[in-house]
Amino acid sequence: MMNKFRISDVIKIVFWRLHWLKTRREITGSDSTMEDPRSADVAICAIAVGTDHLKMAHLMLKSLRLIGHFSGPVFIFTDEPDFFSESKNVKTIRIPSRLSIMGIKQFKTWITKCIPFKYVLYVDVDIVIGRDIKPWLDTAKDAADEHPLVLFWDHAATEKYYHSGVFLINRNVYKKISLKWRCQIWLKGYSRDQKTLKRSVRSGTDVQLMPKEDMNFLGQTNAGLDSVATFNHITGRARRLLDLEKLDKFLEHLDAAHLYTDKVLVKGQSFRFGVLHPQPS
Ligand SMILES: [Mn+2]
Repeated sequence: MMNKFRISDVIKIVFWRLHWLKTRREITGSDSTMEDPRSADVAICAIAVGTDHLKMAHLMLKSLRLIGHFSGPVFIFTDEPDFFSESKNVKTIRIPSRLSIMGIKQFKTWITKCIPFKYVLYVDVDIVIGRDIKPWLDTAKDAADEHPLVLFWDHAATEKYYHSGVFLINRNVYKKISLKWRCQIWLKGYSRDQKTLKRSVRSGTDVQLMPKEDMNFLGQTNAGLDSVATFNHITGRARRLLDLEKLDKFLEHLDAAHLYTDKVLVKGQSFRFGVLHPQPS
């Protein structure tokens, strides 16, 4: 798969958008949307394309429900909506298949067009929710009323980037930056969305950085394996580099032991939390 946004992506997305405007029926899932009683104006958004990411999306969802205690709607941009047909209160937004990586990531800039909620929390599927999400949401919502993007600094990156894997937006305020971000993705040929985001932020007031304690970056070192944050970023790199036994121990730290031992059933195959390979069941 290519990283950079391509001409064929443009054509696919223009058709996707025209079709969207015409039918308004690309959202599937349960008919009624159940709001979270504690955060009624919040929806969660994720993107899941490709088998690994589809499986990880299920694991992220499970942590969001069981540990994050968020029962509200989750909207998933995916080319395989069937993968979520049995997930409760999950809506899928069908996107074209075989896009470049940046073609897929640009859907972060379409959030307000597709998700009818005042606040949307975007979460990458390699994030595991480790605490009740409500206190963080409350603080972030206040910040999002003033700033187009509420997010974290990427403490794992060697260069200075905003971490574009978790952000909360207020739809009325986000518009200011989402179009700029999309233009950067479409026109500038960058291969990472952190770069495009960095170039979309024009002033310090465009973003509000959240305290780093709430985001645990696992990846280069085993640091972070002894504590659990609201958001825990477990990248493919982390799964390759970290001691898997330690990573398993870390997942055990999460205050819901059943989440760790339970299996997730996806299309007839079962997966254990944190492990992407099928387990003999
Ligand atoms: Mn990530």
